Amino acid sequence: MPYAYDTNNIFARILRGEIPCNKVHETPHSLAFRDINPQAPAHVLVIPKGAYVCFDHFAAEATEAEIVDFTRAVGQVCAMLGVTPGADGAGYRLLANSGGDAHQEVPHLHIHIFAGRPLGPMLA
Ligand code: IU
Repeated sequence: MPYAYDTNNIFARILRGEIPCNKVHETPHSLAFRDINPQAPAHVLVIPKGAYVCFDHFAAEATEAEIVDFTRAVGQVCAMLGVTPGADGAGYRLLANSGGDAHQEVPHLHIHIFAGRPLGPMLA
Protein backbone atom coordinates (compact mmCIF):
# COMPACT_ATOMS: atom_id res chain seq x y z
CA MET A 1 0.00 0.00 0.00
CA PRO A 2 1.42 3.43 -0.86
CA TYR A 3 2.22 5.75 2.01
CA ALA A 4 -0.19 8.67 2.43
CA TYR A 5 1.68 11.75 3.62
CA ASP A 6 -0.31 14.55 5.27
CA THR A 7 1.33 17.74 4.00
CA ASN A 8 -0.25 19.73 6.84
CA ASN A 9 1.30 17.78 9.71
CA ILE A 10 3.11 19.97 12.24
CA PHE A 11 6.61 18.98 11.17
CA ALA A 12 5.84 19.70 7.52
CA ARG A 13 4.72 23.15 8.66
CA ILE A 14 7.95 23.61 10.63
CA LEU A 15 9.93 22.62 7.53
CA ARG A 16 8.01 25.21 5.46
CA GLY A 17 8.81 27.87 8.08
CA GLU A 18 5.14 28.36 8.97
CA ILE A 19 5.78 27.44 12.62
CA PRO A 20 8.97 28.20 14.56
CA CYS A 21 11.17 25.59 16.15
CA ASN A 22 14.17 25.62 18.46
CA LYS A 23 16.68 24.54 15.82
CA VAL A 24 19.77 22.61 16.88
CA HIS A 25 21.21 21.56 13.53
CA GLU A 26 20.42 21.59 9.83
CA THR A 27 21.91 19.71 6.90
CA PRO A 28 20.87 19.58 3.23
CA HIS A 29 18.33 16.81 3.87
CA SER A 30 17.64 16.97 7.62
CA LEU A 31 16.57 19.28 10.44
CA ALA A 32 17.04 18.84 14.20
CA PHE A 33 15.16 20.80 16.87
CA ARG A 34 14.32 20.60 20.58
CA ASP A 35 11.20 18.69 21.52
CA ILE A 36 8.60 21.08 22.96
CA ASN A 37 7.81 18.62 25.77
CA PRO A 38 11.24 17.30 26.75
CA GLN A 39 11.39 13.94 28.49
CA ALA A 40 15.11 14.25 29.32
CA PRO A 41 17.55 17.14 29.87
CA ALA A 42 18.46 16.81 26.21
CA HIS A 43 15.56 15.79 23.96
CA VAL A 44 16.04 16.56 20.29
CA LEU A 45 14.04 15.44 17.27
CA VAL A 46 15.79 14.82 13.95
CA ILE A 47 13.61 14.77 10.85
CA PRO A 48 14.30 14.30 7.17
CA LYS A 49 13.25 17.23 4.99
CA GLY A 50 11.59 14.81 2.59
CA ALA A 51 7.95 13.78 2.95
CA TYR A 52 8.26 10.45 4.77
CA VAL A 53 5.58 9.25 7.16
CA CYS A 54 7.60 6.80 9.22
CA PHE A 55 10.83 4.85 9.33
CA ASP A 56 9.88 2.06 6.94
CA HIS A 57 8.63 4.62 4.41
CA PHE A 58 11.99 6.40 4.61
CA ALA A 59 13.96 3.14 4.43
CA ALA A 60 12.05 2.04 1.33
CA GLU A 61 11.85 5.27 -0.65
CA ALA A 62 14.51 7.76 0.47
CA THR A 63 17.52 8.28 -1.75
CA GLU A 64 20.90 7.08 -0.57
CA ALA A 65 21.94 10.72 -0.21
CA GLU A 66 18.99 11.35 2.11
CA ILE A 67 19.69 8.24 4.16
CA VAL A 68 23.37 9.08 4.57
CA ASP A 69 22.59 12.71 5.40
CA PHE A 70 19.93 11.77 7.96
CA THR A 71 22.07 9.13 9.64
CA ARG A 72 25.02 11.50 9.84
CA ALA A 73 22.79 14.31 11.12
CA VAL A 74 21.66 12.13 14.04
CA GLY A 75 25.28 11.37 14.88
CA GLN A 76 26.29 15.00 14.51
CA VAL A 77 23.58 16.11 16.93
CA CYS A 78 24.72 13.54 19.50
CA ALA A 79 28.25 14.90 19.17
CA MET A 80 27.01 18.49 19.43
CA LEU A 81 25.09 17.61 22.59
CA GLY A 82 28.25 16.07 24.04
CA VAL A 83 26.56 12.79 24.78
CA THR A 84 28.52 10.30 22.71
CA PRO A 85 29.39 7.25 24.85
CA GLY A 86 32.60 7.61 26.80
CA ALA A 87 34.38 6.81 30.01
CA ASP A 88 32.25 9.38 31.83
CA GLY A 89 29.20 7.18 31.36
CA ALA A 90 27.51 9.52 28.89
CA GLY A 91 25.17 8.08 26.31
CA TYR A 92 21.86 8.54 24.58
CA ARG A 93 18.78 6.70 23.38
CA LEU A 94 17.31 6.84 19.87
CA LEU A 95 13.62 6.18 19.29
CA ALA A 96 11.45 6.31 16.18
CA ASN A 97 7.80 5.64 16.97
CA SER A 98 6.15 4.34 13.81
CA GLY A 99 2.43 3.78 13.55
CA GLY A 100 -0.46 3.33 15.93
CA ASP A 101 0.83 0.67 18.30
CA ALA A 102 3.98 2.76 18.82
CA HIS A 103 1.83 5.85 19.54
CA GLN A 104 3.34 7.91 16.73
CA GLU A 105 1.70 11.32 17.15
CA VAL A 106 3.20 13.27 14.28
CA PRO A 107 3.03 11.52 10.87
CA HIS A 108 6.43 12.70 9.65
CA LEU A 109 9.41 10.50 10.47
CA HIS A 110 11.31 11.73 13.51
CA ILE A 111 14.07 10.21 15.55
CA HIS A 112 14.00 11.17 19.21
CA ILE A 113 17.40 11.65 20.86
CA PHE A 114 17.13 11.40 24.65
CA ALA A 115 20.17 12.15 26.80
CA GLY A 116 21.50 13.97 29.82
CA ARG A 117 20.46 11.58 32.58
CA PRO A 118 20.48 7.85 33.23
CA LEU A 119 17.62 6.64 31.04
CA GLY A 120 16.92 3.36 32.78
CA PRO A 121 16.15 0.04 31.12
CA MET A 122 14.47 -0.06 27.71
CA LEU A 123 10.68 0.16 27.81
CA ALA A 124 8.66 -2.37 25.84
P1 IU B 1 5.83 10.76 18.68
O1 IU B 1 7.04 9.87 18.55
O2 IU B 1 5.14 11.03 17.35
O3 IU B 1 4.89 10.24 19.71
O4 IU B 1 6.40 12.13 19.25
C1 IU B 1 6.02 13.38 18.82
C2 IU B 1 6.87 14.37 19.56
O5 IU B 1 6.76 15.63 18.94
C3 IU B 1 6.49 14.55 21.02
O6 IU B 1 7.61 14.26 21.85
C4 IU B 1 6.09 16.02 21.09
O7 IU B 1 6.44 16.64 22.31
C5 IU B 1 6.85 16.60 19.93
N1 IU B 1 6.30 17.82 19.36
C6 IU B 1 7.13 18.92 19.17
O8 IU B 1 8.30 18.90 19.48
N2 IU B 1 6.59 20.05 18.62
C7 IU B 1 5.28 20.13 18.28
O9 IU B 1 4.84 21.18 17.80
C8 IU B 1 4.47 18.97 18.48
C9 IU B 1 4.99 17.84 19.01
I1 IU B 1 2.44 18.99 18.05
